[in-house]
Amino acid sequence: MALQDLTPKRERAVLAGLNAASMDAAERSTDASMEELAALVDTAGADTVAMVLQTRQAPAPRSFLGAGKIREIKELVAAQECDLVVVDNELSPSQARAMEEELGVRVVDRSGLILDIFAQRAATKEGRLQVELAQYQYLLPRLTGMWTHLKRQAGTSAPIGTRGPGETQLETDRRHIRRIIQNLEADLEQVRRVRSTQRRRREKNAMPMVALVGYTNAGKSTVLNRLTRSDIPANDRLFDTLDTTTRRLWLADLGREVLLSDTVGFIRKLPTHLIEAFKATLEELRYADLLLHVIDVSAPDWEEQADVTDALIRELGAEQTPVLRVYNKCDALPPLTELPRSRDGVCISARTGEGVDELLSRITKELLT
Ligand SMILES: Nc1nc2c(ncn2[C@@H]2O[C@H](COP(=O)(O)OP(=O)(O)OP(=O)(O)O)[C@@H](O)[C@H]2O)c(=O)[nH]1
Ligand SMILES: [Mg+2]
Repeated sequence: MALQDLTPKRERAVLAGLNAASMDAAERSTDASMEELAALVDTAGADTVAMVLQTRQAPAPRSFLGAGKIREIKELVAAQECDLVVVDNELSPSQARAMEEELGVRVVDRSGLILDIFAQRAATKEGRLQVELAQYQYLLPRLTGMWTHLKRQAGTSAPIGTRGPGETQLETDRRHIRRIIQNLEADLEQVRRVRSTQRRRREKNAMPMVALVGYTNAGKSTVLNRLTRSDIPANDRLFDTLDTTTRRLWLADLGREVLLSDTVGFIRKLPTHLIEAFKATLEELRYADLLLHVIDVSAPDWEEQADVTDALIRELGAEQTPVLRVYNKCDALPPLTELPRSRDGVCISARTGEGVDELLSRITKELLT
């Protein structure tokens, strides 16, 4: 008898993106954001079998992508036996529904995918609360859609069972979800209170706080491990860290210990609900004495990644906190590549330890001013 294959079958996905001139630059899909989407799909546990990037003047009114592209994707889905289509942009509930109807498979947008990964990876109570809150907020406007979806499938008039009582059911569902959201918000408020108590205690002890921030996979956890000789997980996948870890760091030149904390990584087009939900954790950034903005200079699009991080720092209200740029992974640069202007930062390799002494003295200098 053959041994049963115990590894769960990975889902197969076609990736689609739209680059429309009418969209905000940050909303447009590019080769870089599609590559990143493939990495996200991999992290979520699916295989990418094809990628389709469409350029148009504006999104198609109903199905977001143009009719020709939809047909092309449908053929790919059939030929490659795919389970789902992942769209690199944010879809409105009705666009997602229209695409599902036309393609005949599940359609997940970038926000939905990121929420899914966060739900898989959140480990602490706080992390789980935050992700759950974001998921319900994402779901709420999409509930309506599920019902009209069913109605349309059955013809022009509402099918038996979805009239009258159906709407009542929908209202009940909505109310139910609103209540869940309220409870989650109350629980998070509680977490926030505990945090501010901790912060006051720390302020009394006057222990300086240094926080690592940066794009996902930039090397934040590796930098923390290198500086504090810790052993927290650091892996080559997106959103490896979701929960804040804080370690003590002894700065000899400063003659004292400081707190160094690692946080969730940033990514372009981070779902708004997720930013909202994580504000409790990320609030720490506002109270930090110094931010270490870790940048992976071996990534071809590192400047764009750094811009995304800078924008999120502003959005989180932490633009007043001093920032030191840490240009990481210098060891992975091809020889003769010009290093980033290091006036505003330090070039290091968290992997080999190169530049770490200079980083420590720059941190000390920043904390003294
Ligand atoms: N070549 C090289 N690789 C590095 C360096 N620093 C980190 N890495 C690798 O980059 C990958 C990501 O590192 P992490 O420390 O997990 O990155 P992170 O910023 O914490 O990522 P998230 O928690 O997912 O946001 C890992 O495979 C590390 O081994 C470096 O200086 N050089
Ligand atoms: Mg990490």
